[in-house]
Order: sequence, then structure tokens, then C-alpha cells
Amino acid sequence: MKDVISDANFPRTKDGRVYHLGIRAGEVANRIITVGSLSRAETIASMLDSSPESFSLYSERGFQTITGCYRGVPVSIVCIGMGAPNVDFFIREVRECVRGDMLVIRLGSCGCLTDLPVGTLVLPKASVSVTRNFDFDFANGDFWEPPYRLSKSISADPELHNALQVSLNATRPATLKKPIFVDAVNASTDSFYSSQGRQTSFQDYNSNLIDHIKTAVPKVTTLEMETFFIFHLAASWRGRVHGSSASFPPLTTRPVVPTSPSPRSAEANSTSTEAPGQASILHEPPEKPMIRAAAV
Ligand code: R1P
Repeated sequence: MKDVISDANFPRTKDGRVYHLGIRAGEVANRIITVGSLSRAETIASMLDSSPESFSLYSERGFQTITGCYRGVPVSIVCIGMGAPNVDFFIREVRECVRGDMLVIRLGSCGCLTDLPVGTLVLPKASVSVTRNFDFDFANGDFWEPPYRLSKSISADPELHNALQVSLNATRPATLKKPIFVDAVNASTDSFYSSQGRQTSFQDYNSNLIDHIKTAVPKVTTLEMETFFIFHLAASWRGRVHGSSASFPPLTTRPVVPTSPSPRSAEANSTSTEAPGQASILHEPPEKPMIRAAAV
């Protein structure tokens, strides 16, 4: 982005545009639906009033902001892509472009850790985060550090959560027979792979992670990558940012987590390309309990 004013704390262009979303005051509404994919943003935007004409901006950094009115009420749809860093750009930069309260609802997809039917709409009342512990020695194994950390839980904004539930119940087409589930806690992860328990070619020490999350977090139901970070920032900003979330489990009711043999076990057993000692390096020590059980 050109012509950035050199304010290291909060860079903007000379005409007042925030650095990553590319918008400025007047181009984003206080009521925001955030999504991860452009097609989802466009589908929702197609429901906006035809007049006044919507504003739309796709930033150099890949954030799409569409602002218009729904039944006369100003609303924005912001496509942020995935993960905590993008949530951080989104919440902080929009916060600098609006006055008064800022209401954020995430509409996204998720994995489901229970036997809820695929297509159930889940509105989590709280979320924890699951993050990779960078102090754990992933190359050699580590008896002293846990490979993942679970945070304490943080609640959705209760008023927005209730309003969303009431509104969805009132407006859901009768043909949609799947329930809306609200007695749920979400877990947001910092990786789609390691901290969601997927077994890949990397040594992630995560074969018992899903079971650990289910044991440590009462009512944990969904697994995705943004909700916790929205709830956390909303709660941090002196009560003027309100966050809620609704997710659909799109494909499976439970992530597939093979227990054995894992790809790296197979790798360890294949001696042809191993350096001396590599098999023992690949030996996985018993995983210690993750550091903190989440209190929900
Ligand atoms: C990973 O594939 C993405 O899908 C889920 C996760 O939170 C992550 O963003 O949500 P969305 O479909 O809403 O992006």
C-alpha cells in the first residue's frame, strides 16, 4: 500500500485507510458478519437491499469488505480468510473505523467433536484456544513440556448470543430441519493440522490431543480457527466490541484421527533413508497431560 503515514502504532494511508483491510471510516458498518471465504461473503451480500448500492473493497492483503443495508439497517460483510492473525487485523482495524459499539458475528464452518447431525447450526456460548507449544521440542520429543496448551474459556457476548439464537430460530426456513444447538463450547486452534489432531508427515505429538480436549473441556462440541480470538478481543476492548459465532459442521461429525500406524511411525520403521539414531529420535515419549484444563 502506497503513501502510508509513518505511525508505527497504527499505520494508515494519507487518506485515512487502515493498512491491511484498506477501508476508512464510513466504509464499514458497526454490525458485521465475518466469514472465511469470498463465495460465502458474496452469497450473504446478495441479500442486501438493492438500494443504496453496496460498497465493496478487496484489499491488497486479501480482505474483502462489503457494506450495504439489510432492510434499511447498515451492515458489513467482511471476509477475513482464516486464523487468529487475520481476526486480529480485522477486529483492530475495523474498530478504528467505527464509532460506538461494534457487533461481530462469525458465520463459518467447523469440525464437530460429538454426534450432532451434519448441518446442525452450532452457536457456542464460549470458546477455548488450543495452541501449539513452541517450547516443546518437536524434533526430538520432550518429557518436560506439553506439546499443546489449552486456554481458559471465554464467553460469547451473552446479549448478542441470545439475540442471534432468537433471530435464527425465527427466520430459519421450515425446510431446514436440523436443530440449532447452543449448549456448546468451541475450541479454536492455531493450526488446521497439528492442533486439530490431524496426522501428517510432521512429528506433531498430537495423537491423543482430541481425546484430551474432550476430557478437559466440558461440552466441547466444535473445532475451528477464529471464534476464540473474536471472543477474546471483544472482551478485551472495554465492552464496546461484542462477538458471537455460528458454525455448521460441513462434512464430517468428527475429525478422522488415526491412532496407528501414524505416517511418522511408518517413516520411523522405514530404515532405508534414516540417519543413524533417527529411529530413536522419532520415538515419541508418553505425552504428558496438557498444562491447564479449561474451566468452562
Ligand atoms: C479451515 O479450513 C477453515 O475452515 C473453518 C476454520 O475455522 C478455518 O477458517 O472455518 P471457515 O470455513 O469459516 O473459514
